Amino acid sequence: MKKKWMLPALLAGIVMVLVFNSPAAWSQQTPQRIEVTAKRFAFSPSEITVKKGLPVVLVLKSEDVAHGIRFRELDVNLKVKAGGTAEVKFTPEKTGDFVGHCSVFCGAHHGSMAIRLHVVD
Ligand SMILES: [Cu+2]
Repeated sequence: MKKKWMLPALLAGIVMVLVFNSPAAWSQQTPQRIEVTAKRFAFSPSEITVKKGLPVVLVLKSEDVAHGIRFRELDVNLKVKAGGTAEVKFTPEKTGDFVGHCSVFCGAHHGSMAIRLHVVD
């Protein structure tokens, strides 16, 4: 009786391996991980590029005081405590260039702290 299920089970196993090994499936499941460091009064790197439709994990590390990154148009606002690390996951659904600003007041030149995000096809 049990032998009857061997072949279907084996075929299902092979299909699973093929599906999860294909580059398309892999890229959809693996978020782009982008690390950004914030330090009075700049982000490093100051420009990042991501792909439209692929999930992004944005990691923000502070090297001094509390900071944040807000991309108003993408509804993303990530805040980090002094010396800490924080992350947010989002999927950019439109291409274009977006400017993110520091969302936590961090001192005299807080207003000039910006990062550029390019979303490409
Ligand atoms: Cu700030």
